[in-house]
Amino acid sequence: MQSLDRRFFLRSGAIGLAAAAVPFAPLFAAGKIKTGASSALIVVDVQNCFVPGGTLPVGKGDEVVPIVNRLAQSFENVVVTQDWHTPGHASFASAHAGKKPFEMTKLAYGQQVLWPDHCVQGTDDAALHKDLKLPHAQLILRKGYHKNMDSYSAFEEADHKSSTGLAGYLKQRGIKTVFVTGLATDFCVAWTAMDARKLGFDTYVIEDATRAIDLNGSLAAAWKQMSAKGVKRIQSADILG
Ligand code: VGL
Ligand code: ZN
Repeated sequence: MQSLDRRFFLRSGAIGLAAAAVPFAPLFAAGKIKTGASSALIVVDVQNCFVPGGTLPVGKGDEVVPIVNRLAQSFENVVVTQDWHTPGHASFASAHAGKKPFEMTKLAYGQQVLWPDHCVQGTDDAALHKDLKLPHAQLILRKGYHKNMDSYSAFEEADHKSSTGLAGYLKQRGIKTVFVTGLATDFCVAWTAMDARKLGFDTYVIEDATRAIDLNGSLAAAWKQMSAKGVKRIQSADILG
């Protein structure tokens, strides 16, 4: 009896304290941008290959992990992507005699940046970052698995014809708005966001939940192209408050 009373007292005390604290607690203020059943968080390529220590490291790429983890708690729909290349993939400089990483070449579908070998299927390098905490993620989508074609975008491969199926998946699940995060801002995040727009989704990039490669001004160019296509640039605080 005594312990029940005591519990009741503690509980009502806690409620009273929370209520009293509300007007002085901006930490609990609601974010400005709402997420709901028709929104999805897309977490692009947060893999070992793209963080320091990986084969194609994006500067400070690992810093997105805690931000993505926090954001994910505001989403009921979460989709994760993995860059997932064959050994000897056409986007690797090593597959082209005389070419070095970060040079350009022409492939069947157009110009291609040549990269160091990265994110090879089944390797530890291609695994998702170990500190990502996305237990409720519903789909892990792999891309870039055709040996002769790259796929920065999670929606469409580099020929702009071959679909990954992601738009169909999202539309069949009633998703209308996507929030794109991850690596790298100026390649896979930007291409994913621009294709999302093109395919009819209301599209946001959460800037502080991305990091860039920034190759010859590619980051500024990517933001310019994204904004011209109607992709909205926001910060995690716009959602988290
Ligand atoms: C990416 C270059 C090559 C990316 C993937 O995830 O942004 N960049 N492959
Ligand atoms: Zn790649």
